[in-house]
Amino acid sequence: MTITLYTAPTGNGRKPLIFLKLLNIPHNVHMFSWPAGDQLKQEWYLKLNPHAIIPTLVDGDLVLPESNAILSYLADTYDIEGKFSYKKESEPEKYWQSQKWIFYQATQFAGTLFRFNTFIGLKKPEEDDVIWKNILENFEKVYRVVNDHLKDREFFVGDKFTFVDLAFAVGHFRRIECAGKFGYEDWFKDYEEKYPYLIKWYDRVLQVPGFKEGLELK
Ligand SMILES: N[C@@H](CCC(=O)N[C@@H](CS)C(=O)NCC(=O)O)C(=O)O
Repeated sequence: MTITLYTAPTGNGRKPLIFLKLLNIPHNVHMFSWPAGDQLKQEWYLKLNPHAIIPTLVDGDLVLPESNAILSYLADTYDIEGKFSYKKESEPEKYWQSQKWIFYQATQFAGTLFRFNTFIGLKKPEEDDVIWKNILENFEKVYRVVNDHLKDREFFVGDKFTFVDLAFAVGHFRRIECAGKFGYEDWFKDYEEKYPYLIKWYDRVLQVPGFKEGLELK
């Protein structure tokens, strides 16, 4: 069966792209240029992803949008030895902790990043303090939760790097990339002091063979 990933060099787009590489699974990549404009609204793509967003994985008859669903699917199906994941049958607690964090990554972490990117494209921050205050407070909340969690741990779940670490680390990288692109690094300048455990964990993730190179894929 042929696996094809429809994606782009964004946070959500890079997550499955990097995981396919780390798992060493043969696959094709359909890379949309970014920003995608109307490319995602073409009829053939809407059949795969009616919401007109990337990424989407096609594996034989299975059509799977949603980056974190794709990570879970790839882990369950192709990470047979559990190199980057835990198996429900043998380690149910770690499996469900992974599920909890992967949902949290999509809803709270990536969700806040999505609002940041959307509003920054629409309005200058000064023009709507309420929205900006809320976005920045949400970033603080998410970073605090993650930092506290990582205080006594090397990785999110158990003692190894998993697809959960991958998802958060890609999100963190994207946050830095977008703040830089729009010229708002200043808003986050005290994050290194405020969230030291998260910063140390991120350095650890960058050492995982293939991860750093994966961030450069275009
Ligand atoms: N929850 C979805 C979100 C996907 C998403 O927001 N994709 C963005 C790029 S990161 C997109 O395709 N946006 C369409 C556009 O901006 O035209 C996932 O995790 O896959």
